[in-house]
Amino acid sequence: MNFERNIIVTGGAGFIGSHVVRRLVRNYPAYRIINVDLLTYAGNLENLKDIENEPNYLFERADICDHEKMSRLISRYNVSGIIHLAAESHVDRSIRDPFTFACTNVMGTLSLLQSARNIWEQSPDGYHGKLFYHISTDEVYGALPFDSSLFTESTPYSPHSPYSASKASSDHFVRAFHDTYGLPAIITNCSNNYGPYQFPEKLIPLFINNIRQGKPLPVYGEGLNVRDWLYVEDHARAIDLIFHKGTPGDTYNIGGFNEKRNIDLVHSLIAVTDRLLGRPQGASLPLITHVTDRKGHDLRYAIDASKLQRELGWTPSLQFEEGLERTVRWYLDNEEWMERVTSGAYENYYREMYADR
Ligand code: NAD
Ligand code: TDX
Repeated sequence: MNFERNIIVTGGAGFIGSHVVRRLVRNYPAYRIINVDLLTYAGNLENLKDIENEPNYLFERADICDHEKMSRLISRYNVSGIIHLAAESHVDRSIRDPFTFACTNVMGTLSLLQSARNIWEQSPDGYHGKLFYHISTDEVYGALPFDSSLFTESTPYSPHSPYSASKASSDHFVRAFHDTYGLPAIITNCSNNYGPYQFPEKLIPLFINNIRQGKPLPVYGEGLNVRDWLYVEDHARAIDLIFHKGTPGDTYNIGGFNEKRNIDLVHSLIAVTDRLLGRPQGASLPLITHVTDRKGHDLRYAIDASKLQRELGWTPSLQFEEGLERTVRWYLDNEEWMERVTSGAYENYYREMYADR
């Protein structure tokens, strides 16, 4: 079958990547979507069960740090677009093991950039019709005080955690490849995502699962840190739009215009989860346990996404209350998914299946 375009999505078995893959596979039957993922602890092909047999979907197990393999894949499939999400993504893990974050996020991105550049430069039409789209985070901008200031696209980078330092470094390499070699590249910096298929080491799925099981809810410090939350399908929609309509060389901020203090978010999670489980209002409040704060815990992130709104007409479609209800319901309805993720069953199944790749 001949496809109009072949597009690699890296990290497509992860949380956000799986929503991006699903959206592109369903909305663009004329494209072939090639999900390139190493299947680390965070990669789970069960996230894509509903589309895995579609004729325009392909999975390739590969490490983005494997430069030869990345080059082979881009060549073999005549790839014209790369949407790069593969990364180590959890701040707490980066505090324990910064090296893995430098390897995957910095060297992996550099290896992929180099492969794309080499192959596209040598292709008959050069960079024409090609795009390297790098998915990044608002954490590269550092922390904001408790006032009305927001991160804009021109806020200077000031990362604090090993995770955000590695993402900032990868952003700089992407920009350098654009400025030095003319590689057509776009970077987007997004705020905290939430929704189905998020690995339960992150606040929202971890807490929903703990509320369900009556386990403690470990709130770091006083819980006063502020995050801006965006429903993951709204992020996937923004990525689709920017991939097709964004200007190469540009950066776009993506956010939910939806700031919450952690402690307030935890109260909302308890209210919704208790209600959906048929428990008395506030039954799970005693589970809140204040624990030692995260090292270097950034006080506040808040995104000004008005450029994206102004230039490409994107706004978040879901109100937070509705998104949260949908999310809690999904985790409660998908207890088996949660069970397989927390027990590690999903890893054994797919690791064996793709052991020879
Ligand atoms: P995730 O941890 O859920 O998924 C990461 C995926 O990358 C996994 O499938 C994993 O197997 C894969 N991967 C890791 N190392 C790899 C390697 N060496 N080669 C190939 N694949 C590899 O992450 P996520 O939360 O979905 O985040 C995706 C991207 O979006 C990341 O780049 C992250 O920095 C960025 N981001 C995330 C958020 C958020 O709130 N989760 C917000 C803004 C930006
Ligand atoms: O047990 C917890 N207790 C707690 O108080 C956890 C896991 C988190 N927290 C706090 C820390 C943060 O202030 O909740 C907030 C959210 O934490 P995470 O879910 O770990 O997300 P965060 O550190 O903000 O980073 C996320 O959003 C930006 C993603 O993991 C990143 O990949 C993304 O770039």
